[in-house]
Amino acid sequence: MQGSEGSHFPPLLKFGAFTPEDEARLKETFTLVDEAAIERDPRLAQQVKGLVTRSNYRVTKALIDQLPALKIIATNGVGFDGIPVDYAAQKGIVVTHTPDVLNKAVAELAIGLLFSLLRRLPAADRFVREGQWLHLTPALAYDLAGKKVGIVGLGRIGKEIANRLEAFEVDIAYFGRKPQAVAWSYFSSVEALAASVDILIVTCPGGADTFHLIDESVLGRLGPEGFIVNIARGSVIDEAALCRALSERAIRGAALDVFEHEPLADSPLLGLDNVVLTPHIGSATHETRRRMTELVIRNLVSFFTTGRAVTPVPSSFQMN
Ligand code: 8YV
Repeated sequence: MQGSEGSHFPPLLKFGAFTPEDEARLKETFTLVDEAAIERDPRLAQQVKGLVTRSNYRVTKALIDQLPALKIIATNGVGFDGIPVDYAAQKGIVVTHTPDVLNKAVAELAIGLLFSLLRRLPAADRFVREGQWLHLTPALAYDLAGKKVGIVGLGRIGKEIANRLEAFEVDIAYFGRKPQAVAWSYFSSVEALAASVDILIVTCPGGADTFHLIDESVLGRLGPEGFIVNIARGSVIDEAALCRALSERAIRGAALDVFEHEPLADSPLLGLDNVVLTPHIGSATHETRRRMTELVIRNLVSFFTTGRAVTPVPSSFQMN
């Protein structure tokens, strides 16, 4: 089988939905098949050597076992918590991701969500559109300048956010496994960080090591004047505890781009007035997604032509 340009790469299983632009870019180089095609012609499963997916989807061990010729799993995203990386490694399957090319876009969204939350921008827009301004005065909101901001996980994206925050006259601190050579204050405990800041910004990777890292206790430490922004993974926050804290005003507000279950549906979050909600759009810009998909293609082409990937996921992954 070959791609539209006559490329002689094996067919790729496209696992999950991609934007039309991303899918078209992949099809310039590869022949894509989906699970329905494999159901129609089970022989395809024996031919698939590569799987391309996005960080929003969970690649299961069972799916991997259905593809005996699989050699590479390429995810269009930096997060790989949805892939059983150790199981793949045991079967000699390389896993690649797209680090760095999306750092700025995700950091920009975090800053945008922070201002949307502090200054109640979505509510202000509705206030005008719904004609409330004719009868009411807009509610007061909150400054960013002078606040203390804590970054949960000072990795590449966390550093991009902290560098941007420097311009807004805030005190910056961070939590991680180890202190780093940066000017910001280090906390070895996320509870201690939460107790000392006004705003938490969650940037750490998802996965077993960070599951419910932000729980009821941490939210209690953040306190009734505290805000939390999550642009990392929904699994990092105990969402039921967050809903309780928001409903009971145990924290002041939250801005969330990621959720324990996506797409978000039938959640108490949808009825709260002290949250800002976005649909996992951290990297969702034309420029950034183009770079990500190009890196996915570079990984696949490099692997199929040289046996080596460009950006394999780190073998022993450590949260910064
Ligand atoms: C989404 C992300 O994966 O990079 C990540 O880990 O969470 C986002 O970029 C997006 O759906 C990428 O296609």
